[in-house]
Amino acid sequence: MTDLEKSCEMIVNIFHQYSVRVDDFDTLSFSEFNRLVKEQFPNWLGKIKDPDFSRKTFESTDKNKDKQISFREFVNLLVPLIEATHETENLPIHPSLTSPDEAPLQTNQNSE
Ligand SMILES: [Ca+2]
Repeated sequence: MTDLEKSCEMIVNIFHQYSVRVDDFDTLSFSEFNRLVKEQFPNWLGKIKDPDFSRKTFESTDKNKDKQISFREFVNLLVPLIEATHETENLPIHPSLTSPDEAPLQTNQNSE
């Protein structure tokens, strides 16, 4: 598996780690969502002062207002977070791609 494939699978696995706990195994209730946010985003959450952040984010993410976050709704929440990560990293081109002779691409032969 490539890193990107693994990353996609990991997102699904982390969602399921929390979604299976209460009621519908494939959606996040508020308590499941709140736990996911606190356990999975501790560094980003540390910068947010609003004590009602989880509740507000849950409500804005729950687009169909069924009090559950589906996987699709969860992915829609991740998109701006990934974009913000991209802005923060702010590397137009990865350094290894600018000088391929000095930094050959890894072949990833160790996995599978
Ligand atoms: Ca929903």
